Amino acid sequence: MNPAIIPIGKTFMSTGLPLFAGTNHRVANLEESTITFGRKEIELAEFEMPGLMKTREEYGNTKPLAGARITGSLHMTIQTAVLIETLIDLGADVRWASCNIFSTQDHAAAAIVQGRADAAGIPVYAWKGETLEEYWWCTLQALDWGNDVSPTLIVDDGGDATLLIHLGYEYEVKGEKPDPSTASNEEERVILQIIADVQDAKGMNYWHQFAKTVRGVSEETTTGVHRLYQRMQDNSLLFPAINVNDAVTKSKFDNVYGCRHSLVDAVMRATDVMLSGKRALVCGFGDVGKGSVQALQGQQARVAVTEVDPICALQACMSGLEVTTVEIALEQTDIFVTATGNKDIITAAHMSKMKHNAIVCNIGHFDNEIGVADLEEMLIAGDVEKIEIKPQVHEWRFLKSTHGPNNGPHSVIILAEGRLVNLGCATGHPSLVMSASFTNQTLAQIELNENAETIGKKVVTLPKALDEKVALLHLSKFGAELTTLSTDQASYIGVTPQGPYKPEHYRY
Ligand code: NAD
Ligand code: RBV
Repeated sequence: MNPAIIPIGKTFMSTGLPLFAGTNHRVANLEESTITFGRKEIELAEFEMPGLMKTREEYGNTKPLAGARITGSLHMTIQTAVLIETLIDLGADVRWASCNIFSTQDHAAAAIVQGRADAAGIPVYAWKGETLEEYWWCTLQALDWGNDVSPTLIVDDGGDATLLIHLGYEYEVKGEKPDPSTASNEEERVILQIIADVQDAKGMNYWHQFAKTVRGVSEETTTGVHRLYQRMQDNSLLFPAINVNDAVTKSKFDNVYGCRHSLVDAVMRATDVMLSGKRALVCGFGDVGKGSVQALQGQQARVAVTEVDPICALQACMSGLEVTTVEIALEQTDIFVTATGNKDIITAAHMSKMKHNAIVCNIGHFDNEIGVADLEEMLIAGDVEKIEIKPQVHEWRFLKSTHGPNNGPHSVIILAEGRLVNLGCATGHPSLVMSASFTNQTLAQIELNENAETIGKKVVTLPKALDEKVALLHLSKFGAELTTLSTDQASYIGVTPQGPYKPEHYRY
């Protein structure tokens, strides 16, 4: 069972939970059947995650993460459970929260809290269907190690843990208390409130401690990496950062092939609508867009894309796709997928003109690609009705429109409230591709633990030799046989027989 967290003093917003819960955990449930199910799925996943399992074999004895305190803010899934237990086996102490309110797999969280026969569990703060207030509370609990102890390393996905540390620090530097009433959206209001409450409870040196203790962050996804480079450019980065996303064995695998698996998995689980023959529009033809398009094409949907970048647009043309705009495609499209990492891609005004029961979903990181916040305002004004089909599947009825059935209102079906559809409506990427991503994460954590001082307050990627190593660790799973270069051949193409096999500028 969850420990009874008895509120002492001030609780955080409407959560009813004390601002600092100490070293306990908070998950949906710790029933034996949930833990057992989680453990069985973790064991299945381990077989599909050779990179992580071989990393355990290679470093299990030397324990390069001994003494490290790792805070993770990354989807609490079965695949992440295998990452967490790898970090533990390499010697680290670990605390975890999810990086999305809908992405936790409750059986994974339960199994990780319980631990293994030979290894104790860890504090996890995550459950499927958190409110925004609970979400930021969970992030704070994962960051706070109790007794004014902070983490030494961060695993981040989307940059929320990094954001909280940096914002908290900046308010301390200014000697200012944030005013939540100045926030431009609900999430910002919650973030400002949690920083204000932490100041009240801990004074003006709490986040400064993090700046001293944290040796570095390894960032999982494109959007989080953008935030890190912005911080590096404006000299506000507090610690070294490793850009895991731009390892070739991450973005060219997870973002493409992972989404190729998990996008249609999510749309099918959510709606059971047949995709064949439907017109789909994928906004953004970067890595995630490319995987998403392949997934929809695999179902024989008729796919078009939108792009702003002429290179990606030309790639789409060469892949036989129509390149159009949201406005042009609006009235013919059955399924809209945003994959840009940008904001305001599909607005409420767009949705007011869509076909009846058009499906609208987002596979980019945040919830502002689709104008759900605007729909919420229209809801208050009485212009739309929100009908829950099931959790994470909602029909939004446009009450004033007349192009629905019988010249009445039309609806759109929004998945996962505009948040990551593959993690909200399905279980995210499958284990094998996450093994590559998370082997990079593990190597990045070792690198930060050992060499943070050499990196400095910069964003770097792992060396190509490690990227190739991650790929190599997964090849035997496929029975692949590599050709060996002769010394003569190697010198002819200007590499060594052991690699790296490509120059830095090669784009794959
Ligand atoms: P990317 O930069 O490779 O691709 C994004 C593309 O969107 C770019 O080609 C860009 O030109 C295009 N774009 C930007 N603004 C646009 C607009 N207004 N209209 C049309 N196109 C526009 O990034 P990526 O790696 O494909 O990641 C995209 C998003 O998905 C990020 O937020 C990333 O964090 C997230 N992501 C999600 C998952 C997942 O599991 N759901 C996996 C990996 C990445
Ligand atoms: N992602 N994790 C999973 N099954 O745990 N699935 C997808 C999982 C990650 C992926 O690496 C992507 O970059 C990130 O989620 C976006 O938040």
